[in-house]
Amino acid sequence: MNRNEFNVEKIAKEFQFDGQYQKAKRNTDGHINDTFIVYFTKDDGKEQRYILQRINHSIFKEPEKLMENVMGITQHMREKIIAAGGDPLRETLNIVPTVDNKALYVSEEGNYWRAYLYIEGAKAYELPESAHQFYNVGKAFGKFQRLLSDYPAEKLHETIPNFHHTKLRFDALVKAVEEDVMNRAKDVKEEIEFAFAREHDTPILVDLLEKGQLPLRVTHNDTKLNNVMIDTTTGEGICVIDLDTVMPGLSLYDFGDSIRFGASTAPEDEKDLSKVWMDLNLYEKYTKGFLEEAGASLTKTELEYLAFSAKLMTYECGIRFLTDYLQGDTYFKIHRPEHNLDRTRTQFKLVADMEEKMDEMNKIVEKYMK
Ligand code: GN1
Ligand code: MG
Repeated sequence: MNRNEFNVEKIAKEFQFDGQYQKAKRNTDGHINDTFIVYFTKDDGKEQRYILQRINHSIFKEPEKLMENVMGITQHMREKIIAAGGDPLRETLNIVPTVDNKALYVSEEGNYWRAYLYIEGAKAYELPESAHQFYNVGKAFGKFQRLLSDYPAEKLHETIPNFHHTKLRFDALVKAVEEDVMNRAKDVKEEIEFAFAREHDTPILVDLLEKGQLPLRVTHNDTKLNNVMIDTTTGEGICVIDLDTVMPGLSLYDFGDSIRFGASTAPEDEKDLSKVWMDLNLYEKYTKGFLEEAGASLTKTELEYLAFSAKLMTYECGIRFLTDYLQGDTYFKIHRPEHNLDRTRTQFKLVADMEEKMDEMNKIVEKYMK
């Protein structure tokens, strides 16, 4: 078995799953963890599905602490969902414990596994199916932030320190260019130049945070469209998933990262850059949804930097892909040789497009400000 193959059936035996194991299917959407959908048949003959995931512990170095975070925040949200008359089995993640009643199973090879109930009747998307759907995604992330607005931030472990510290991400790129371990820098001069030309943007949000001009909140930090389950009947964003990076952060990180991924007209790894730009209509719908749910609690400074945050988060993600490309693709999973380079290029194309549209993006925020 190579490092990407696992005996899923054997691992599944370690969890309190109901019924008879049938099969497992790998889900390849995420770039970090290994995710499987496992199928069981219950005694009454009905199918029951679960999510079984290997946490990438070279990236999340303390999986136990990570699961403490997930337990704390899902419990907090569960209480609020119940109080509001919602369905806690669908509107938040539900951990399935191991046979020893733990949140994690550590295998003989030293891998960390956890399981969740599968959310039935819902689907995650790589591109929005419609602007209205993206509006619903904005509402879902806005609501997520609202539900966690009174969660004690000091209870959260920082699962990846300095995750959205754009300036440090920039420094990491500079180091990767200097070291050039794969001898690839010569082939990506244009991309490096594009990144270096925007160094002045990198300290803006972190400086405002340090000066106390932006509030620290409990944020998701990885608000990709495919991290929201969309109800297949109502079309609503029913549940926010992938809670591994929930940490104290800026609301701007969540808004910006959503636009980066979901307001793009093409997938993150599109090779044909003529297909890639930032769709202002999608941007507007998301802004409307997000502000409807979370807007009332945002400060004037947060609102002022909302549009900029979309550009900054896209730039940051681009420099992370470029850094990984230069370092030999050790962080993000790749499915073809230049995958990280293709991803870098879409992000930078989006950044350039947002720079041109910044005035309109700011006007849209003003339109939906309360
Ligand atoms: C990773 O695991 P996934 O695909 O949800 C990454 C995000 C990036 C994203 C880019 C822990 O998210 O920060 O924005 O890829 N997660 C981590 O698509 O680094
Ligand atoms: Mg994910």
